[in-house]
Amino acid sequence: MVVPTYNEVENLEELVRRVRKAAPEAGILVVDDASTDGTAALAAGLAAELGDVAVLERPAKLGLGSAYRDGFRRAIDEGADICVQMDADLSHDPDVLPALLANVELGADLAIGSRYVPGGLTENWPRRRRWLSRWGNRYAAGVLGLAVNDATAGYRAYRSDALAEMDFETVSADGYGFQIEMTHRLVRCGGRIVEFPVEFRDRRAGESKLSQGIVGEALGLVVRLWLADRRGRRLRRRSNG
Ligand SMILES: Nc1nc2c(ncn2[C@@H]2O[C@H](COP(=O)(O)OP(=O)(O)O)[C@@H](O)[C@H]2O)c(=O)[nH]1
Ligand SMILES: [Mg+2]
Repeated sequence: MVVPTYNEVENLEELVRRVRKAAPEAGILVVDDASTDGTAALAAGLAAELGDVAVLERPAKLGLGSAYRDGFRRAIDEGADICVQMDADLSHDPDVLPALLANVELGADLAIGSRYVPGGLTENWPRRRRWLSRWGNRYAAGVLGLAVNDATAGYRAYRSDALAEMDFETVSADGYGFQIEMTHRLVRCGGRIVEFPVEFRDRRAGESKLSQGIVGEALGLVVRLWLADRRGRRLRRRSNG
């Protein structure tokens, strides 16, 4: 379980305890980017108390994409068969964890906790943000032909072998773009994706750490990935004769 944190002192303890209860066999890795509110110290205390909790402390706020890359690398090096990503702000319900894990155990390369399949929803997000997310997803999936309803979801379980095969460390986007680029990469590698419905709840404590700029970045990324796909198709056509 890779849990990125930036100033999540109000949320992390409840999250870690609920994750441990829902999936006692899962090791937890908190990737903290020099939070100024004592999140790392809280995580260290939980590690000492509960065991099988580790803290990766990074020197500065280096972004969500790079937090996941470092976290996955460490989890795989320590022998994890499945890497789960989950926000620290309690937006992702720990009780869904066994279902996500089961989907990967049953053969999926990626199980997405999806807000946009029947049974899924976003609760208490302002209308503007809901609209942006819903249409951003339609745009990304439509342009790239992903056949995925929630490509920006941050609640996911990956088979570690699939992560290695798709060379995840070269995925460069950040924020929502990171989720889109990872999904795109996995689909192009022939990975199998399952979407499992989740009810996303906006954080009650603390504030969002993702800027609006990250949305524009994601839109540009979709165009770049589309162009790269097109170039790839052309090259293949040329080399086939
Ligand atoms: N390590 C790390 N975690 C981050 C960074 N930015 C956001 N996070 C964490 O990523 C998760 C999602 O961020 P959040 O602000 O809730 O995004 P939102 O739900 O889209 O508004 C939370 O657990 C944040 O603490 C970062 O730069 N580094
Ligand atoms: Mg959040």
